[in-house]
Amino acid sequence: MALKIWLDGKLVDKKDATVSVFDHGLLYGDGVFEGIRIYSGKVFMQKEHLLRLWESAKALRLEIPISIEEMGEAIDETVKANNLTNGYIRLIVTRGTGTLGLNPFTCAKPSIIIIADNIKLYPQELYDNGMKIISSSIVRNHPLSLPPQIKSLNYLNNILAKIEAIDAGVLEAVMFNHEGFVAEATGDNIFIIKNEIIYTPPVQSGSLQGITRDAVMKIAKKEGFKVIEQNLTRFDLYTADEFFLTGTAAEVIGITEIDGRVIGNAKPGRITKLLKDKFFEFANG
Ligand code: PXG
Repeated sequence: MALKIWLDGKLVDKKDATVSVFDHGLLYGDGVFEGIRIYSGKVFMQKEHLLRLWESAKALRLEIPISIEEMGEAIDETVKANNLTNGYIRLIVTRGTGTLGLNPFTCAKPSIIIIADNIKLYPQELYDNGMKIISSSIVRNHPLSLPPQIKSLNYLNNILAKIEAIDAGVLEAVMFNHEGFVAEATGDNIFIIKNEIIYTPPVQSGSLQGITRDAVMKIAKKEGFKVIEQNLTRFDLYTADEFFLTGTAAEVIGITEIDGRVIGNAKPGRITKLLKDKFFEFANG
């Protein structure tokens, strides 16, 4: 059965799901998006994802032409049409079709696209044995240029860091902010553990407020761990006992080496594994 895509109010076959070459989403990366998981037939933290989408849109002066409730219904309809019990939703709102020229206000109406499909970001082996990463030389966007809290259609900052990672023979890179503090990975948030305490940078250090990050922080606290949001340096990463990344696509993945520095005993750590198990219990529960 052909994949059904929700496009501006209608479910259409994948081959008919097309947008205009004059859409400012394509011309300028002008728009916002979300990546959402479906676990055991349920859209994971849908409300949180939709709130974040609306806040990203607000920051860009982009008015989403339907209500949050209608968007929720459209997501459910798309998931059902594609018969998914586990999978991944890509929700996109573009600025819409306009004229050549930056002015977003020439665009008549934002377009809404909902894709529901499957995703596997990394090979299972990396989840079992941990992943090697590098520090990127690409500084995360300054909050006064393109705030990293906006999940926009312009991911070039992250893509440049991703290219650097791939050139170095790994799949992820840590990005630092303009002050030299840890921001995030190219599509994931960062956690380290030192002396049984869990640390993650505050979002103001240059990251997206990850939904997976929030869920893992909540789970960790419930399990009795102390979770501290504070600025982290490259040294903090190098000397961590455990290190992991969180994200909708990556879920929870242990990091075992960064820039040639081995983390812990070169295997995903005990607390990382515990949090990963508890995360999946929560997601599928
Ligand atoms: N930082 C950035 C820059 C992201 O794009 C996260 C952190 C983690 O946030 P969530 O809410 O997902 O826990 C993201 C989200 C992909 C892909 O294709 C990446 C994300 C989402 C969907 C797909 O690599 N990252």
